[in-house]
Amino acid sequence: MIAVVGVVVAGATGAFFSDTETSTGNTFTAGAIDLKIDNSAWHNGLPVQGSTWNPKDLVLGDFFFNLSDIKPGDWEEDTISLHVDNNDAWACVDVTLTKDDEVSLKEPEEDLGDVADEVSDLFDGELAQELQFMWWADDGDNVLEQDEEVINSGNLGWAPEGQTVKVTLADANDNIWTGIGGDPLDGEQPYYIGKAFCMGNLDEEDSTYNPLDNAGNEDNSGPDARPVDCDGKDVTNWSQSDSVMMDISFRAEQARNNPDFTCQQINN
Ligand SMILES: [Ca+2]
Ligand SMILES: [Ca+2]
Ligand SMILES: [Ca+2]
Ligand SMILES: [Ca+2]
Repeated sequence: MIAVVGVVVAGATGAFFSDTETSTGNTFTAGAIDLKIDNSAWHNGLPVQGSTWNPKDLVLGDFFFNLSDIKPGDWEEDTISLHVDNNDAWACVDVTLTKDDEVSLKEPEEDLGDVADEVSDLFDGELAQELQFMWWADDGDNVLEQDEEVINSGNLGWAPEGQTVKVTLADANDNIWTGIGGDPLDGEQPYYIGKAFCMGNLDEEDSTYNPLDNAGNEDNSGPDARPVDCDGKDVTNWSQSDSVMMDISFRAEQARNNPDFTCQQINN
C-alpha cells in the first residue's frame, strides 16, 4: 500500500507549481560606539611629532601637550579630531587640572617673594595663571575663523584645582559645531576641536587673537602662523620652573533611544 502511494508521488514530480523563500542565519549584532581621537600639534609654528598621531584609542603616554621648556611668548596650536565609528553619538570632554606646582624655587622667583616648593601641595605654583587657553569648534583647517564658536578662552581659572569640568560638545542641550541642541555627532564624519595656548597675553578684547574671515585662506592661515598673536612681555619670574598638568578625557555615548543625554549628568 505504501509502495504504491510512493510511485504515484514520483510520477507527479514537476506537476505542481511551487516556490520557496528562505531566510537563514538571522542575526543580531550589537553596534559599536568606538571613539577614536587624532591630534595634530604645532609649537611656536613648528610641528610637534610626539603630540601628532592618526585616529586611535588613547593610551597612557598620549599627550595633547607635553612641553618641558616653555617661555613667555610661546604658543601652540593643536587640533583634535573625534571619530565615532559610524554610529551617531553624543560627545563630551572632561578637563581636570591635576597640578600647578612650584617644583623648585629659582633665585629670580625668590627675589620676587616666592617661597620654596611644598612637596605635599600640588597647587603652590604660578604657571597656570600665565597660560591662556582658547578652544574652538574647528572645521578641520586648524585656524580659528569668525563663524566658529569659541568654547572657552582665558587662563585656567575655569578649571578649579583638581575639579573636573565637564564641557558639552554635543548633547540634548547643545552642539558646538551646529549650535543645535539634540543634534548628535554624525557617525559618518569626523569633528574637530582647535586648541591654542599662549604663555602671556592672549586676550580676545585687546585683539591679540584675531579670527580669520570665513574663507580662512589667507597667506598666514596655517597652524604654523596662527591662530594667536602671543604677547609674553608681561609674564614675570614667578612662574620659572613651575609645572602645570591636566587630564583631558573625551566621552561618546549612544544617541539613539537616548535623547535626553547631557554631559553634565554623568558623575565621575
Ligand atoms: Ca608643590
Ligand atoms: Ca577653522
Ligand atoms: Ca613659582
Ligand atoms: Ca618654581
